[in-house]
Amino acid sequence: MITTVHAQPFDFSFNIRHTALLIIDMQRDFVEPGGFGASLGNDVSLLQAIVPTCQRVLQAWRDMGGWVVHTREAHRPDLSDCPPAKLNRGSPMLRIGDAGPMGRILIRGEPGHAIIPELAPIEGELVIDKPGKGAFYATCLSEALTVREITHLIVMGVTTEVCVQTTMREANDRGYDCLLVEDGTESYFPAFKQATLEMIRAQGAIVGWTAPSAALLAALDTSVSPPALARSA
Ligand code: TIU
Repeated sequence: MITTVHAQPFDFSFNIRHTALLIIDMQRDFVEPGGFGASLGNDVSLLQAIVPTCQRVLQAWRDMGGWVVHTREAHRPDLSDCPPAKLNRGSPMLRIGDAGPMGRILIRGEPGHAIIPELAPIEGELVIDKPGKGAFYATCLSEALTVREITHLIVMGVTTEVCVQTTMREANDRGYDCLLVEDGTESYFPAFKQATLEMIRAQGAIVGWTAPSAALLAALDTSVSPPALARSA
């Protein structure tokens, strides 16, 4: 069954059995006060605005029996996977590994590392821990997608121009067709989000496609998935 979303720069078609919903870094460290995002001087409330949209898309995708991959950016407690260039960059209020209100900043297993409860993974969904901005760098994501015969990715999460865009560019170079949900992604800098959406879909989808969640949800609504068929039989 092929689902077609009215997207930019042109329609995006996919088979849900060969497509993953990829949710990037919807962690407390980026979305809540006192985490890594806030330590860099950002207003995290901007990111909280997309949570209901992400929830709606995630629920619809689960209802269709679609597979979900979540990512989390963080480092090992001994910082052995955190290059000094990342650790020492800039003048943040707290550095990676420092103790903050949600535990050590950007460290695996700390409270800030957790995916926000509204989007918490459920059984059968893959969670990828990544030390970098791109989800393919130093992770098993590529192998996991190959095993599941995934060819298409529908992407949401934060932040648009950092981990989302980096991951989409990595995926694009690996041959995946990627659709970014416009209102399912956000940046601390609205102008950067807008620029990223435009550069992704420019030049005939040079990196991928973008569409509002309403277009994706409408397309899913008109699809008939195996679970839906089973229910009506
Ligand atoms: N700082 C910023 O905008 N983003 C990150 O550091 N990581 C992610 O985008 N997940």
